[in-house]
Amino acid sequence: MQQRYDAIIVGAGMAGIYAVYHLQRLGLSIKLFEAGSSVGGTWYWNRYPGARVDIESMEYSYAFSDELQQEWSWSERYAGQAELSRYFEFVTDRFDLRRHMQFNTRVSGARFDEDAAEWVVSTSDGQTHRAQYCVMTTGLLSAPNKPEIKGLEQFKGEVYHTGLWPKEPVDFSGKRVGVIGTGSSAVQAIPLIAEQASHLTVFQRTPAYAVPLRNHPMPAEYQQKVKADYAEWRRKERYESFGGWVAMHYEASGLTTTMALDTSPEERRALYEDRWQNGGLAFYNVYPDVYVNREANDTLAEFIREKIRARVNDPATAALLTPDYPILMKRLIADTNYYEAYNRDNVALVDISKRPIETITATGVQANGQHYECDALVLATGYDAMTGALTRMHVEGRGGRLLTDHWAERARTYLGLMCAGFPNFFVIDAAGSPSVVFQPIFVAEEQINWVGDCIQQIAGSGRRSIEARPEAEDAWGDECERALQATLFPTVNSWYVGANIAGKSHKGLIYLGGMAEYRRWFNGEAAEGYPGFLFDGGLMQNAVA
Ligand code: N01
Repeated sequence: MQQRYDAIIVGAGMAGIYAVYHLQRLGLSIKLFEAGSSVGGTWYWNRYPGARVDIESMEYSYAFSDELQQEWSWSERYAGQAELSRYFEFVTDRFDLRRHMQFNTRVSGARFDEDAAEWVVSTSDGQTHRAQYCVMTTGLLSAPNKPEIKGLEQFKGEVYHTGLWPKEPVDFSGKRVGVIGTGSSAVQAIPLIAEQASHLTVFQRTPAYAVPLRNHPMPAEYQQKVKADYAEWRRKERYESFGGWVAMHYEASGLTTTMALDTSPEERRALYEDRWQNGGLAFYNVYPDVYVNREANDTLAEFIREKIRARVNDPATAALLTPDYPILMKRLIADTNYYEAYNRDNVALVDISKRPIETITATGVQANGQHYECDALVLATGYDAMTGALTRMHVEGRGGRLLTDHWAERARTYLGLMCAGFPNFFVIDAAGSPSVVFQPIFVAEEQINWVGDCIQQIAGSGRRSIEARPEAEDAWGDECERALQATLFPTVNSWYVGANIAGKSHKGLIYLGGMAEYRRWFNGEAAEGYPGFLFDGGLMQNAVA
């Protein structure tokens, strides 16, 4: 029998867990569907060797409950995948949320039934379910990008994607392993695979900028100090973070407001060296002009390039590993012994920047006219980020409008929250939001609180639905584009700008205006009665034209 709920939530990652918590407290009947066998989302699927968060554990966690903050203790400065999974399990059980969740069930599609003003959601178990609202907590980096490399299907060995790693331990002992890709996932996995494998060949298309993570066991006194003043700590992270961009509270030397180009080389170097010693992503909190001015960016990029050269023994390998494009425009990587892995005798780097891999054969990889024998391949080739999880479903709005068509030319959203012609369909941590340049757990909490308020408004006013106005979507698209073009981001190929997926537009993918400005927009909408939205269809013809 078809079940009906007030809200269906899709995906039990960190956003989905909070959505269940929040919406059931508002008295809504809810159901969450999750393809995996438990909670955690990205942290459930990414079990590859070395998977670890690069935002400090005390920050990369929920802020919605002080009891939770006090009860949970982190064992490391940066939590590993297993501990993060335990944390999400703990939160789910602590608040008794599992009873609203159905696992091993992938949502394949959602269709808006205009007469009933309800969504009809199809799941992989062949069932359909109805709900007034859909809350899509499907993740930013959750649709793995499997590269279209000729011959991949004929490879006789094991093939793994970092984002779909098996639950059972993978043992590379005595094996010749090939890793394709050198992004964050590869950089974490390579040093550990190198320790196990008899030989490791890394196929690199673009070198990455990586800086030391400097992970260590969590000092008890530090954890206690933060817990004693967690609310204030969270407030600072949320509201006093670097330009409202990167939520990273950096106590050691505070935030800088001066420009790199107004600072002496000695002073700059001292700041960069301080960040280097601190470890992790503190480099996001340097001078504001590194994001917008190539010369300023080069001061930091050159500092990191020097460090890379110093970490790699062979100058030719070091040269291949040293990027020449602006830093921070691809996600900065925080590594543990990444460059040192290339100093091992059993690791080789193959540059495929000029000529892509020719083919994969039954026994290895053919590149640059040479054959590299492999027993196992690791595809560390990333994600169809921000849109892929949704466009891989069949989502049909008013008038049969498909989300894939709506997003064909650019990711059209208003505030990264809703789309025109897709009523009561909320997207969380998705395209058009600042999530990827802020702290996604914070953004999810704030967006879901907004969604909860919005649902209550609708229920209280006797209306049935809300959706973005087409003109508000256009304005938000322009706003995203304006903020993007003011930076160096469009000058570098990355998933931030959709460059890793053939034919994908950069437009509407990320909002770089800062979290403060983002809050001003969405709080303004709620305060002013949602002027950028239509209730009950309103000017629907415009929305699907
Ligand atoms: O993916 P990526 P990722 N042939 O897209 C290469 C987060 N994350 O999974 O750069 C050959 O960064 C591609 O080459 P190029 C984090 O936000 C966080 O590593 O496109 N190579 C690139 O080297 C991160 O940014 C953590 O030229 C191909 C690599 O594959 C995001 O997730 C850990 C290819 C993909 O790198 C994604 O990271 C892990 C092809 N056909 C991930 N196609 C932490 O918290 C792609 N590549 C620490």
